[in-house]
Amino acid sequence: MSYYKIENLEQYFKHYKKSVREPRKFWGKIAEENFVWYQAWDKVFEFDMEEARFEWFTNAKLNIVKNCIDRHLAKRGEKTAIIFEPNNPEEKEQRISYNDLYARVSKMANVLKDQGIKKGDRVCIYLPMIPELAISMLACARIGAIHSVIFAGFSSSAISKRITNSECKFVITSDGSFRGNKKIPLKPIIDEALLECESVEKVLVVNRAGIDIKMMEGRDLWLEPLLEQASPNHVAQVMDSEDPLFILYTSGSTGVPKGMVHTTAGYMVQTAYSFKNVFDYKENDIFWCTADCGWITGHSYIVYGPLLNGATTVLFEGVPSYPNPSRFWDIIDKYKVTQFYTAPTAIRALMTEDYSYVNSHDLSSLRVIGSVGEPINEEAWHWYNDHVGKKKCPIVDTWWQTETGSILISPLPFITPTKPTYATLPLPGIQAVLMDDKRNEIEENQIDGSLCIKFPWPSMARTIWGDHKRYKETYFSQFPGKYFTGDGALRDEVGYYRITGRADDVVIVSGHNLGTAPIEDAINEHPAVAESAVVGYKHDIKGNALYGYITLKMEGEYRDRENLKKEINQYISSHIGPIAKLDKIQFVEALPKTRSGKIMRRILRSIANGETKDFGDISTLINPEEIEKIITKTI
Ligand code: 6R9
Repeated sequence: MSYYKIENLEQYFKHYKKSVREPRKFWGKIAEENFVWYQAWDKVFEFDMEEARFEWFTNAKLNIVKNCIDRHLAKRGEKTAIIFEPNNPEEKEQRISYNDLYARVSKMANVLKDQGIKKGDRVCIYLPMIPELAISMLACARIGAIHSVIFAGFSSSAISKRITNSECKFVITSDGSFRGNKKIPLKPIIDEALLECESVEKVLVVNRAGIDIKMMEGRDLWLEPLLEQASPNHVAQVMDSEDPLFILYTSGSTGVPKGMVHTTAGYMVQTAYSFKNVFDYKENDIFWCTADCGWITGHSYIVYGPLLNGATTVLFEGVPSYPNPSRFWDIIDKYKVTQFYTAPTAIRALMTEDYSYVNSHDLSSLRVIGSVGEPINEEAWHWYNDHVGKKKCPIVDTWWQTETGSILISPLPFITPTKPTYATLPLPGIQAVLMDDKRNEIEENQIDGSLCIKFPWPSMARTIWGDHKRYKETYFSQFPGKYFTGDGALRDEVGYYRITGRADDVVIVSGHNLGTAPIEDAINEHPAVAESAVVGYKHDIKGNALYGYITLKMEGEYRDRENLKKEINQYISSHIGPIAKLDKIQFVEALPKTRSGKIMRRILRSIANGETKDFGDISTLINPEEIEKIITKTI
C-alpha cells in the first residue's frame, strides 16, 4: 500500500495513526517510493528536542533538482513545467517545457560554477517574478549552493542586513521590474545595499525592464551573454540529506531577521507530499499559486512542490488589479487553471470590486481553491466559495509557516468536510497540540491555547543561520519538548483547528509577516522621535494594518505633524520597505509602561482597535493616567 496519496477520510485517519505510531515506516516508505536517491539513508530520523537538533534521512545522498526535473524528462520532457504570465497581458506568455527547464537551469548552473560559486556558498536572489527567479533557485540547488531569496519589495538596508547575515558571495538581480503600470528599478537598490556588504564578489544582472543602470566593473555582469555561451547540460551535484538547500528570512521579535535554514531531503519529501494531497494534484492539472517566490509559499508551492510532482505551475509577474480587477479571473480562464491558491488579503480586495469582474469569466476549470498566510474571515470565505469556487470547489485553508516548510494543517479536498475559518485537521505526521499558560496540554474543546507541534516533521527548518541558540530559544523553550508556532488556536468539537492569530509581536499585514520591533527601530532613528510603539489593528482589506504611537523629543521643531508623519513613513520605507509603512500615527505624551519599563502593547492594541472599555489587569502599570490621555488626545 502506498502512503503518498490519501483517497478518502477513512484512509486519512489510517495514515494519520500510522504516521504517529510508526513514523519511520510512514515517512520511510513515502521517501523510498516517490523520489530518486543516489544512496539510501541509514536512519529515517534522529532528533534531540531539547537541543533542537533534527536530522531526516540521515546520510542519504540526492539532488532535489534531479527530482524536480531530470527524472521527469523521459516521460514528460515536452510537458509544460512553467507557464510565465507577464505583468502586461499584451506581452506573450512563455511556456517552459521540462526539457527547456532542464537546459535553462543547466546553463544557469554552469554560469554560476564558471563564475566561482561552489557547494555551500550563499547566493542572494533579488528578482521580480520572472522565470529567471525560479531558474536561479533551481540552478543554486543543482550545484549545491544555498539560495537566499529576498522579496523584491525590500529596501536596500533590509537587503544588506540579510546579505551580511548569511555572507552571500553572489547576488542575482535584474535592472528593474514591472508591477502594474509601474516600472521599478531594482539594480540601484542592490548597489546601495552593497555599499554595506563585504562578502559579495559578483552581481549577475538580468535585463528585464530595459532600464539604464550603472554596471560596476569587475563586479557586475549581464547574465544573457553568459547564458548564451553556457552548456545546456549539467550533472547535478551529489548532496547530503542535511545539506542546506536555502535560507529564507522571516520576521522575529527583535530587529535582526531570522534566517530560517531548510535542508534538502526532508523539505523535498514533505513539500511534494503536501502538494499532492492538499491540492489533490492530478497529471494534467494546471496549478497556480499567486504568491511571490520571495516568500515560503512561493518556494514550496510555485517551485519545489509542483515540479517534484511533474506538474505545470503558473508564475505570474503582475498584480491582481492590473490592467483591471479581472486579471486573476482572466488568467484562470486563459490557462484553464485547475487549482488556485491565494491569500485572504487578495480575496478581500477583489471582493470590493463589482461582481461582474469575476462573474463574467469562465472559471469552470477550477477544482480546488486555497487560502494561505493569515486567517480567512467568514465573509471572505463565503465570497471565495460562492463567486470563485461556485460552491463546487473545496476551499483548502492551509495553515503553515516559513519555519514549517510545508503545509501542516489543512482540509484535504473532497475528503475533509470544510468549515469557514477553520484550517481543520493536521496532515499525517503532524502531532498538533494546544497548550495553556501553565504549559499543560489542553484536552477540552473551544479553549484558546498556544499551538505547538510535539513531534518533528521532515520539512521543519533546522536552525537559524548562524544562531542556533536563538532557534532553540524562540521555538523550543517556551513549551519544553515541543515546537511553539507563535500562533494561538482553538479546536471545535470534532477536533478541527481554528487559528486565532499571533501570540507574539508579529503583525500580518496583507499576508506579510512584519515584526513590530524592527519598525520601531526605524522610527526611532528619526531625530524628532523619542520613543515608539507599533501595534496591529483590524483592517477590512489588509486583515491587519499598523498603528504607531510616538513620543517626540523635538516637538517645537516639527510643528507640521502631517509632514512629520510622512517623514517617519519614509524612514520605515527606506529601512524595511513600503510594506511596513504605518497606516495611522498618533503622537502622544507618554507610552503606558510597566514598572519594569516595558511598554504595555496590549493596551495600545485595544485602543487602536477602538476597544476602550475594559483593559483587564493594569496593576503593573506605572502611569495608568496616560491611557485616558491617549484615548482622548494627540499632541
Ligand atoms: C505560509 C506562511 C506564518 C504565519 C503563521 C500564521 C499565519 C499562515 C494561515 C495563517 C491563519 C492560515 N498563517 N497561514 N493564519 N490561517 N491558513 O504564510 O508563512 O509568512 O512564515 O507566516 O502566518 O500566523 O504563523 P509565513
